[in-house]
Amino acid sequence: MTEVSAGSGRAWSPFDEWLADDPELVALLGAEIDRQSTTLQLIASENFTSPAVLAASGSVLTNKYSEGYPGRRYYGGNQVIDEVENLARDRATSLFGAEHANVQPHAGATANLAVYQALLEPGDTVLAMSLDHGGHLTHGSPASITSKIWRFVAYGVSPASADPEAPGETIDFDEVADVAKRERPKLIVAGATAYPRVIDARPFREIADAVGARLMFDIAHPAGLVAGGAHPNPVGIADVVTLTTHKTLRGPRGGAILCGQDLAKAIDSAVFPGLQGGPLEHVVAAKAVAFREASLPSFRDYAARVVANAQSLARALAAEGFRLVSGGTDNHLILIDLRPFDAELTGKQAQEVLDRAGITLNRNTIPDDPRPPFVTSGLRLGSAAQTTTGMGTPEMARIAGLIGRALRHRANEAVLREVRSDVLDLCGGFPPYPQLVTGPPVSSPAGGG
Ligand code: DSN
Repeated sequence: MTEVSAGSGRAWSPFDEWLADDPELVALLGAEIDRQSTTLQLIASENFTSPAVLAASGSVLTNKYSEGYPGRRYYGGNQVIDEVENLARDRATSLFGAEHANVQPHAGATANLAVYQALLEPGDTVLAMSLDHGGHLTHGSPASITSKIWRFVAYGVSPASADPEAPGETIDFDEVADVAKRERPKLIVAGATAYPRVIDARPFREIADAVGARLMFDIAHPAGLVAGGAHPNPVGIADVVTLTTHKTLRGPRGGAILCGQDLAKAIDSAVFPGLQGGPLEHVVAAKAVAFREASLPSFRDYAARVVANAQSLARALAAEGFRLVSGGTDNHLILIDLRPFDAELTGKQAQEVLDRAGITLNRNTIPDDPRPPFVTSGLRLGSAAQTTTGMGTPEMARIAGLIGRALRHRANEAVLREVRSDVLDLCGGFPPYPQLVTGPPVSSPAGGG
């Protein structure tokens, strides 16, 4: 257990002193910034926002109720809020080249639900990627409300192949077309939550047109890569694009929807009043900050470095003996099949061992995983967060070595302590919030962060 006291000298934000009479919470916030600063953040859906995003998220805009949309609110006093939301909408449309943006969804899941609600009747058929091949829960998982309201049919990836030139495990567009022709979906969903390759919207568009379906592209994961020009932009090809603002886009936790003017009213009505009440305008303001940051030249450089780092990490992991699903990556994300490395090692065990060594990532199903989702045979890693801290390809090689060492010697506490100590040393050179962390690291090695 990490020990952090209110008097440790750590600040959680420029407003730290405003929390001074709540030492319990101050200690917890200090502990979390300490965890984020002293362990490696390799969860593919996480990032470190800028202090400007933190400031907007913690602003007085949290006080305001503003059901409705700019110029059409149900409560008074929304003159400033209207300008904030318009700023966020304008920045989103400009960033992605879209005609319309809805910036109110509280999350990516809500954004997806809103699109289904806008475009479908209950019982309609939707074709999306299966969860165990990389799709998201809201792409029709049996565990999600989406599959209870609409009828989901699935496509997946091609089988793995031993040919290094054609390793397989990429989206099987023949299957997408076959299932679409057979099932006649009203909506096709492109996009994934655990897929390490670029997804081209054009073949999806052709298949959707051939069967008279709408196309939704969920860019929750690569939104920042799209904004930064490192991933093709599906806006204008897909009818609707959904995204999250907190993954590669590096903004606050939340979602957004992009579409043409033809669907603007239906999408807006589906978000509010269809699914949500009052929007979180402090988060909308933070989204506006993030959209601006993502439009700067430095963000293009960031997006390119995210991909270069993921590829460097992938190569180094392969050299450690890990099998990479699809043979590598061309985005921010890597999926490891642990079985060739160690047939006995599950994703769950690997995640827990690495957590103890200060390396944070998540277990993940791999295509056709024989183990259940809570156990899995895979790990998912991402490069977005540590790239934000300034880590580059030499650090990626070091990280792969630490992961291999920890997992190879997972029963040896002394080795795990050494790995934890190396992680601490590595993180010490790349603090995510140097302007906030004012005290010395307080984690103890092997403390698990
Ligand atoms: N939980 C997110 C992820 O980790 O990809 C998706 O919603």
